This record gives sequence, structure tokens and C-alpha cells, in this order.
Amino acid sequence: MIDFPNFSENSHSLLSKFLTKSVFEELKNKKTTKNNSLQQVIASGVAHQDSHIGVYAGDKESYTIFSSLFDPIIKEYHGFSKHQKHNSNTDITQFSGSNPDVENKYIISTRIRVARNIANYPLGTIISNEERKEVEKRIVSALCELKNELSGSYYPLYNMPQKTQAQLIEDHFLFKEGDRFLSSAGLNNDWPNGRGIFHNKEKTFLVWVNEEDQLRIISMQKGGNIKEVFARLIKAVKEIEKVITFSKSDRLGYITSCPTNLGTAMRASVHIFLPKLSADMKKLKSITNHHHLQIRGVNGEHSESKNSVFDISNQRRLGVTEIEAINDLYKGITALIKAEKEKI
Ligand code: ADP
Ligand code: ILO
Repeated sequence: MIDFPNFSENSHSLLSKFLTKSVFEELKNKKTTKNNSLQQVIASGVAHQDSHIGVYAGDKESYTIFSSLFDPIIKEYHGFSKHQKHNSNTDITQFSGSNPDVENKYIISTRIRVARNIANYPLGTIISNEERKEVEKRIVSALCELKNELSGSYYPLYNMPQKTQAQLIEDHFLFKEGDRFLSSAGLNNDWPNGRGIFHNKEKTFLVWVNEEDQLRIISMQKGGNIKEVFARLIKAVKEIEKVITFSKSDRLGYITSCPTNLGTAMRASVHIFLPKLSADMKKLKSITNHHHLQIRGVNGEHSESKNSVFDISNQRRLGVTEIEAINDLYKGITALIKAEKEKI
């Protein structure tokens, strides 16, 4: 039995906004078939009152059993109502853009990732040590089948030298350790068991295993060729999907631990150098808001931007197709570069 949490006045999380007393009463004794509870769903947001969202699902069913809490959060973040249905479109011939920075002056690198989880397993917040290892085994065996540009090796975290791990993180290839939001959600349980990274020789194709989601499939390279990065990603996802069935819902698309990632589960980002616009954040934000883009720091979420370099990515992942999401990025980045050039 849990008590209604105390949210401080300074808490602006979507959890604190939508967990009303009546929603709490409706959900407090509910459990999913895999035994996920409201307490587990809200643990991170209660522990960290500075959360933006504050909730994590423990399984696919969490999104229906606890829908009175998840649906308004999803609506506010993605603008996706409970009557809508998500559609996918990865047909690259329908993407008319390519590289918004052909002169190679502003975009340092482009990265597109999708999150995936395996059908019928619990998500990372409530998965057992044994199940997580089983998930790792299935993923690694699927990845070892990949050919040509996508072929690579798997490096488990448990025996990775500290120096290698630090270098991979610094080079933006590997997830950080000890994220406090993930820890409180249970997503760092049994660390580092079952965690690791697969990558090709060039590190243009990478897969994170058992971080916030069971797979984060990543395509990245220097420069701004969004089309090339997207094409590699889609090819990889299709190959992996031949062997592994991903958790998916008719309404919500791909199922992810955090509701911000539902749907396409895709974040397409560029690291971009905007020295003049960085002195006019109001203008920068008005352009990114107009194109549904989010600004992050150069070391990922909850980090600061450094030396006028920003991580800019699609904010919407649900209720838009993959093609619409990369179009948002393409158009927004084109507008930002134009504004940067025009600034005196
Ligand atoms: P995610 O993208 O999986 O939601 P993060 O925001 O934490 O997670 O980013 C993960 C890592 O990817 C960080 O090291 C971040 O700097 C790096 N990254 C994100 N976008 C780019 C990019 N366009 N180029 C290079 N590295 C990037
Ligand atoms: N739980 C954190 C992060 C939310 C969105 N980001 C990710 C990585 N899922 C919060 O609520 O601020």
C-alpha cells in the first residue's frame, strides 16, 4: 500500500501535474500481469522532484492498466490523444531532404537512434537478472548475423576496461553510468550484468544493450548527411526484426520504458555549432519550437551545451511517422543555419 506522494511546490514534472488524488485512488492497488505497480511507475519522479516526466512503464500492459496517468502525460508531451493511433513510415524515398549543411560548416555529427524492447519480456524497470541476461543473449545472437557495413562485435560492460568505457562515453558512443533517474526507476538494477555495446569497426552503427531500453539501435557519422544516417538505421532495424519480434502496440507503436520514446521511438539529432545564435537563445528557441525540435547539451540529456555546440533533435516521437520526424529535423536545422548566417 502506498501513500499519495508529496510533491514540492517546485516540482514541475508531468507526474506531479497529472497524478491527482482521484487518479491515485483509482490506480493505487492495480497490478499488471507481470506484477508492475503504480509505486514502481512513479518511483523515479517521486525520488527526483526535478524530473520533467517522472514515470516509467514496467511492461507493455502498464500503458493500459495505468492509462489514467500515462494518457494525459502522453497527450501533453506528444500532443497524442487517447483516441489516436500511431502510424509508421520509414520509406526513405519520401524524404526529400538530405544534408542541410552541404558546406560542412555547422553540423559536426548526425545521430539517429531508435529504442526497442523484445515482445513479451518485462521492460528494464522490473526485469529479473536472469531474464535480462536472456535478452542480452538473444540480441547479441541476432547482431552477430549482420553482414557487411553492419557487422561488428559485442563488448559487454562487465569486462570492459575502465579506460575504454570512459573513452567510448567521451566520444558519444556509449551510455553513461549511474543516471539517477534510471537508478530510482530500477533500470540500473544488477549493473553491469547484461549491459553492453555492439558496434561496427567505423562506429557508424552501434547498439546499446539493456540500458533504458533493451535495445537502442544507433546510426551516426560525422557531418550532416541525415539521409545516409537514416538509411543505415532502417536497414539495420529491418535486419534485426527478421530475428527478433519487438514489443509493439497498435495504438502506441513501439513500446519503450519512458513514455517520451513511444511510437517511432526515434531521436534524430545533430550536434551543431551556432556561435551567433547561442548569444540569442530566444531566437534559437523560437525556431526549434516552431519545428518541434528539442535542445539538449552535448553530453546528452540533462547536460549543458558547450562552446556554442547544441544537440538538436525531434521532440515528437509518437503520432508522427519516422519520415515526418526527420523532416522536422531537416527543416528546423535548415532554418537555424539560415538564421545563423543572417546574424551579424
Ligand atoms: P538518447 O539519444 O539515447 O536519448 P542521450 O541524449 O543521453 O540519449 O545521448 C546519448 C549520447 O549520444 C550522448 O553521448 C550524446 O552526446 C550522443 N549524441 C547525441 N546526438 C549526437 C550527435 N548528433 N552526434 C554525436 N553524438 C550525439
Ligand atoms: N525521467 C527523466 C527523463 C525523461 C525523458 N528522458 C528519457 C531519457 N527518457 C525525467 O522525467 O526528467
